[in-house]
Amino acid sequence: VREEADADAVRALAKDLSLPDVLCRILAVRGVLCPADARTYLRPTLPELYDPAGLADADRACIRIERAIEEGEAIVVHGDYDVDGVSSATLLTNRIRALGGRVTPFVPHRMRDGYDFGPGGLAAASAVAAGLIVTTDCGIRAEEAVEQANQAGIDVVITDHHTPGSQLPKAHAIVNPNREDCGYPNKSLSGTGVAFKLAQLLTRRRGGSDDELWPDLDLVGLASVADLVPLDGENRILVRYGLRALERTTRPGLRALARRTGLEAGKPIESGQVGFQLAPPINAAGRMSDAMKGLQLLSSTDAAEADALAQELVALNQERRAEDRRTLDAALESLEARYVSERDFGVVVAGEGWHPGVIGIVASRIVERIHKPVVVVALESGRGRGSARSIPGFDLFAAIDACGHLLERYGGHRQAAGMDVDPLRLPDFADAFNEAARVQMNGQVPHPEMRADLEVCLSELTPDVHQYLRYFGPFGIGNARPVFVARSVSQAHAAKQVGSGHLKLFVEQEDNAFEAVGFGLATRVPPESLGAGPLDIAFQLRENTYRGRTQLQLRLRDVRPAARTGS
Ligand SMILES: [Mn+2]
Repeated sequence: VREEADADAVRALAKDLSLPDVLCRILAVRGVLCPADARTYLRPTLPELYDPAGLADADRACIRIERAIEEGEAIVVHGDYDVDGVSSATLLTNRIRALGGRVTPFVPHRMRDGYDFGPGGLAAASAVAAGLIVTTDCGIRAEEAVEQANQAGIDVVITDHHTPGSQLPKAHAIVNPNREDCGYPNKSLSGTGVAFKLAQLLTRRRGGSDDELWPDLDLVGLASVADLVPLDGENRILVRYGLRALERTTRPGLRALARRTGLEAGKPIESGQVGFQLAPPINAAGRMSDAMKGLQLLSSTDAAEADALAQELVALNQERRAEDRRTLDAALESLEARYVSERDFGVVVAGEGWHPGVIGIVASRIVERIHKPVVVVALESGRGRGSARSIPGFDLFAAIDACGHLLERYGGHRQAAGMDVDPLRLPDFADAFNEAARVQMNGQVPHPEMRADLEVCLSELTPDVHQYLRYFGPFGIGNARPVFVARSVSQAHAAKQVGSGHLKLFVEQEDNAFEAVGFGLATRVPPESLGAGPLDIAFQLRENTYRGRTQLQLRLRDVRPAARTGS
């Protein structure tokens, strides 16, 4: 549990904002200490977004695009095969077309072309005799492809958000907040965020108003949530308004997808629904088939076509899920025989016939279970393709880099990485990776941590607390939904297991009773292990509608028999 909130700050906030005390305490423990900051946090506005002209090379990029528009030169907008990649490509394609440009959008095929601007993109540019390629969400490390484009007389403008290498490609312009010489304050824009900023500057330079651009925030919101950028600072504003733009979107593809993934029309969309419902079918196109289908969905102007595409992507996502479950089962089975928690600090698991499109997801699922960094390798005709996921506090890329001599190709960052590995070197790689992880962890087996914002008494959790919590969102990485802890609550009925491994409790404190549900929690905490005595619980506050009645519900994160003293 975070440190106790500063009492003076809480009093000042409560007096000025007339918000329930619990919420003022959350603000204070999250570092929002004065009423003015609290008002900006609770009601951020679009004019607070940073000036796009602050991005290095943004003017130069605009000037080149404007020249292409004026001269009728063919332009290829080159995205990537995930949600951020297709959203950014759609956004910039539409914007440049609206300004009169001749644009062909392109996203690489995951299996055929692989990640990044490369031969596939160059071929697409030659096919339409393009004089200009504008990348979105990729390109910052595509030195070779840029060189080849230059030789072919094609200029390249890169827009990207990934970390640059030691040398920048020799592109005509490079717009990336993570360029060392870029003074733009928000370094964690999504790729679509960067594309939006460039579109904004282009539109302003052509005499247009920002108002034309706000509807495009639907794509920025979608992509920022899907790409897991931190939802604080400017990103939080973009996503707050992005979710509203999504609710009102006129894009037939997004409307069809929302309908087909069970989002209720006219209801506020939450970031969680974007991450778990809207984004996966678009990603499934790239994983299981061709990401161009995702791009077509987002760009479609025809309701019937859009609905057919949405249906296809939802089906691909079901296929992806089945593949993902099958691979997870196989990987867990292979691990079960040999995994030793005290010995294995970094785990490599490989199998024939695993779909390379799902190994990243499977690696995440295994990390959830064993809380160790995990590499999953799909073997196919003498090749190994791996995807790795990390745990908090562990630098995955550093560990992979330490095994670099055993790998053919690799890249990534602290949380995720990918690699090509020769199947014959797999045993050596597995040993080296485990050793690198052990050294980085100083031989200490890591334990998962859960952080709570606040300790509360259940009587403090009134319905208006939940109402006002909406203003703390959108929630996600960098702005977590508040987690509360309540100690020594009594059980009104015995705990029980419901559905597939969910834990259900009825808890009481000072005459306030709540239903509490822990999804999947019963596998870790069997109901009989809790006894009948008082409990300590960690939970989030949610609303649950059942048979037309809406009630507050506690979503359990963890529970244990009450500790007698302190924590
Ligand atoms: Mn991205």
